[in-house]
Amino acid sequence: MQRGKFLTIEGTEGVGKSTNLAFVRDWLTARGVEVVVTREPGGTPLAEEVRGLLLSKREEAVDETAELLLVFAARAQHLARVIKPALARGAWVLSDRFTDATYAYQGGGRGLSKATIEQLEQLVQGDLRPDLTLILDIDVELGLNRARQRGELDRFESETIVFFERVRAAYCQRANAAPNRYALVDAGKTLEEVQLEIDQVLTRLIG
Ligand code: Z5A
Repeated sequence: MQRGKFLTIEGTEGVGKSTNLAFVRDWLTARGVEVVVTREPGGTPLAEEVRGLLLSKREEAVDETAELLLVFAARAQHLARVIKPALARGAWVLSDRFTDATYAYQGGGRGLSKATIEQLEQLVQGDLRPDLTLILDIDVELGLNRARQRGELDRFESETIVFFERVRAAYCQRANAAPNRYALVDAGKTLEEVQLEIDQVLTRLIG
């Protein structure tokens, strides 16, 4: 049985991940690919509980390393229960965020070292990496305006513009360092234009 492909979608707030995740799922399904759609943090009951811990606002300041370890704890469970079994039976996995978000938010945003994140990535994932990561890129203020129309903000959404500028820069840096693994998509365009670009990326992937 051939291993399925592992695709992830990333970006800063309000970039349109959810909207375009559905587009990618439908695009693949229409071509006969079995797709398992999932998300991080989360994807299993235990990992979704960890997501709740990470996103909820609290009086107590959250230590950056505690946050990092929670993210990877949820990921270990997600990999063991959902991602690896799906890939092994030949399904494709489409995840709304994965470890690039850790490099962007905990690395770029919080300032934790790349070396520390790499160690945990190796411990939790071994050699498993996404085959393709779509990074939707948008001007931070434009994205925040879109996201903040949705109502109450979680712990991450309440961060400053400077924080999100660092997150965005980290994503772009990763995309530019490995252009074969990443597709950097300008998400400031109209939805139609964004999806035309995603269509081209997926066509190249499927061949
Ligand atoms: N996090 C972390 O710190 N470390 C990690 O390792 C991981 C995660 C894995 C939760 O993620 C938090 O977890 C996240 C980082 C942290 N920080 N935050 N917040 P999340 O992915 O669940 O949360 P989110 O970033 O808010 O994602 P979202 O809900 O999917 O939002 P979105 O990407 O902005 O998607 P959207 O709902 O599709 O789009 C927003 C609005 O824009 C919506 O009204 C759309 O109709 C509209 N839209 C979309 N595209 C367009 C275009 N092209 N034009 C105009 N309007 C558009």
